[in-house]
Amino acid sequence: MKVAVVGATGLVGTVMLKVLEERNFPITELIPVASERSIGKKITFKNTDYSIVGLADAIASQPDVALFSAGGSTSLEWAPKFAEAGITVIDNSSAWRMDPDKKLVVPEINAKSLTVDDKIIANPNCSTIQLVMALSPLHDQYKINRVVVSTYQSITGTGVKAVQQLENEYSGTKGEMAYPYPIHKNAIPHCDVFQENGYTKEEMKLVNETQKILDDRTIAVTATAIRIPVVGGHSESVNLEFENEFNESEIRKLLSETGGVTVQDNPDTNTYPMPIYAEGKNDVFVGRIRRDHSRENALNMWIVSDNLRKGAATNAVQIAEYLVEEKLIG
Ligand code: A2P
Ligand code: 11C
Repeated sequence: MKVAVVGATGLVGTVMLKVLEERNFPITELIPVASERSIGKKITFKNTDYSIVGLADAIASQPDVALFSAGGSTSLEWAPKFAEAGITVIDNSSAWRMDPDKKLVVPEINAKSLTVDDKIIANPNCSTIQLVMALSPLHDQYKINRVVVSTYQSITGTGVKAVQQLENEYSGTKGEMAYPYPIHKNAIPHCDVFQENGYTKEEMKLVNETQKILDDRTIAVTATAIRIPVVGGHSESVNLEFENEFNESEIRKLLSETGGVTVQDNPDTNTYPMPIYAEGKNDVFVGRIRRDHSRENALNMWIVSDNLRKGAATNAVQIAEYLVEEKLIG
């Protein structure tokens, strides 16, 4: 496969390259793409140096697949141009996710819907991916009526600028701010931009993308998204209400049998998921599983995952792997 990585110098792009290498994706040629200011710079992949090229040159090289993570406006403008040239795009931005003609894919849940005609495939938002990975098996078994999710999100979700802001704050250096407030020693109830309805765009992604991926618009979802000074992954406190009765050990069993999910849940040994331990791993970690005694058929749990891995790069590479396995590209 000839593979283009658009945004190869960014936080997600860098992890995409790492994941492609780790999983030994069958690459015959890599085409790293970034903005004008990076053209000509070198990146190393599998001990070989590659020069970064621009978007038009990448199309001319005719890759089989292009993994995009260079922001929504780049995707809006360029993904259709790649698709017109016959190149399958797996897009990590929010640009195409809610387009009714585009599939929003978490491979463990809905890759089977993909066909050779899907030329722009949307990779969901990081906080949504880890949520639906745990929700999907429970929805199949007990039918979820309502989800209340509060997130504690890593600054790496914002990009390089945010990591720099936190480092500047640690060292007392003045510099460009990624957030409207300090993030060191703080919690900012504001991820992505505010919408007219008073929610942030990140909160509405959790609502809309969850319904689309689980293919059920009747699930009621409400979200509060918080940025915290953490780098390893996003954490989520999740409250679920089911249509049907459940028991907790059955839930633990179901989740531990779900591919890509690891249950870490034992109060006796202080075992529960945390972002510093999720960092660099591809799984979604679930713990603090317990009945919510304030409501009928209700449950609380805590979900943690590396937002740059399963939340972005790993999920995108898994989609590409599925396309290869099913001969939908190449
Ligand atoms: P560059 O390094 O040349 O700016 P992050 O989200 O971590 O900040 O990374 C964004 C990524 O998207 C970077 O690789 C960046 O490249 C790339 N990028 C930003 N704007 C464009 C653009 N207009 N065309 C191509 N790549 C872009
Ligand atoms: C965050 N979820 O942590 C975002 C990052 O829609 O792909 C990714 C934004 C997106 O802020």
